[in-house]
Amino acid sequence: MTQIGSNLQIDPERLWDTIHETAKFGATPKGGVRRLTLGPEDKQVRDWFRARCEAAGLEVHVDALGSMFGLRKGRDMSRAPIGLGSHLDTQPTGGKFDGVLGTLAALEVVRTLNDAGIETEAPICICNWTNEEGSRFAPAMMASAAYVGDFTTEDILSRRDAAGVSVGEALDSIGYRGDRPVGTQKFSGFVELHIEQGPILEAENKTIGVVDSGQGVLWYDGRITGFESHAGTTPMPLRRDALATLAEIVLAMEAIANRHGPKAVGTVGEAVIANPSRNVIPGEIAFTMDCRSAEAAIMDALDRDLRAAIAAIAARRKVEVTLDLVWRKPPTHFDPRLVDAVESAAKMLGLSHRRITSGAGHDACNLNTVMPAAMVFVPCKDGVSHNELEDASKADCAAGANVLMHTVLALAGVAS
Ligand code: HGY
Ligand code: MN
Ligand code: MN
Repeated sequence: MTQIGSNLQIDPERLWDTIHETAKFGATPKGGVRRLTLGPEDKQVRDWFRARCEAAGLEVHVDALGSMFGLRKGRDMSRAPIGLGSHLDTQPTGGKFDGVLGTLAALEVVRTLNDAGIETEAPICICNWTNEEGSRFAPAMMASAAYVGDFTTEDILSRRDAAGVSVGEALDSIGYRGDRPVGTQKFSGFVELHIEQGPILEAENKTIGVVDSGQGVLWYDGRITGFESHAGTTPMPLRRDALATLAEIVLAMEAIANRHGPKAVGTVGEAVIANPSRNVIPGEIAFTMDCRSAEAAIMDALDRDLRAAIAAIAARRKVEVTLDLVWRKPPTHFDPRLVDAVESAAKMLGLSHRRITSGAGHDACNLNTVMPAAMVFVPCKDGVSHNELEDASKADCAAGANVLMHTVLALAGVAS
């Protein structure tokens, strides 16, 4: 087998250009990207991605949930491919790099291997996973969760957004309900490049994060039922105010996360008042909650303490509160062999690096439950993500893509 040294490098300008070219699909005035999954902007970037994959000689196929796979043949097609990629959908106030870097770096790896005339032993397969963000349709990392069997394809196709549109209808509206059953594309391993979305690498002046673990996630749907009544005539002690109840719940969640910190976080990111009116006391509120920890025991404690606090608040305020756990993703421990391969690639390339836990969820976290997986992080400016200000440097993006490429080459082997 041929050895490839650090002189094989991706083309930083070409990668950077693809990141900024795709940022126009859903570009926002503040310089971010709003490209909700399975919407018109997602179709634009998917069409763009498919065309570039085909131009790079990849065999492209789409599965029943719209995930896209571009297969590059290897010398030994009896071996399952090494997967690499991420996602192209964004948050409503998303940035140019979350998911995009990992997906376009995978394309750049293919382009670089093509330019260098390198054939790998095992095939490689680049991926764009549908709805990693989970903003329009829950859960997050939806398609990779179905791929690993956490949800059936039928269940996911029936999920609806706030406007009542189902995943199936949205897939059909952009022409990306593929003909291949979910799970058809097999892999012998998966490596994902992503921005850290946190402050550690930048603070420590490290170029590469060798991701060995990831936080577990708890997603809740909550509903508060109080009593609508006149804002002017209802005495304070007689009110059953759903919004005041939610305010207490948010502060209780914050206190519970701090109490279990630093390895615990909690967020209420959505709240909708039914029939809001300035002079009506809110009677009905739907809200969502996202709690996380790298330790399963802390996740259980968060759940227990949240439910106890909410029950006490509801009783005192004489309102009803329901809290449904709609998604529980246990903490991730990535495959040691692949994590070591990432670390070896960073060392071989002479890049500063450190082991790190991912605070965010990623498709690789799901895939790791059925195959060996690992991740490569690069810094993002001020650790900011899920914000239109999200930014990263060309040099760091290129460094991450080079670590991704050399990790994949080490795993797939080089035939010539
Ligand atoms: O929520 C997450 O961690 C990911 O960004 N979807
Ligand atoms: Mn992401
Ligand atoms: Mn994200």
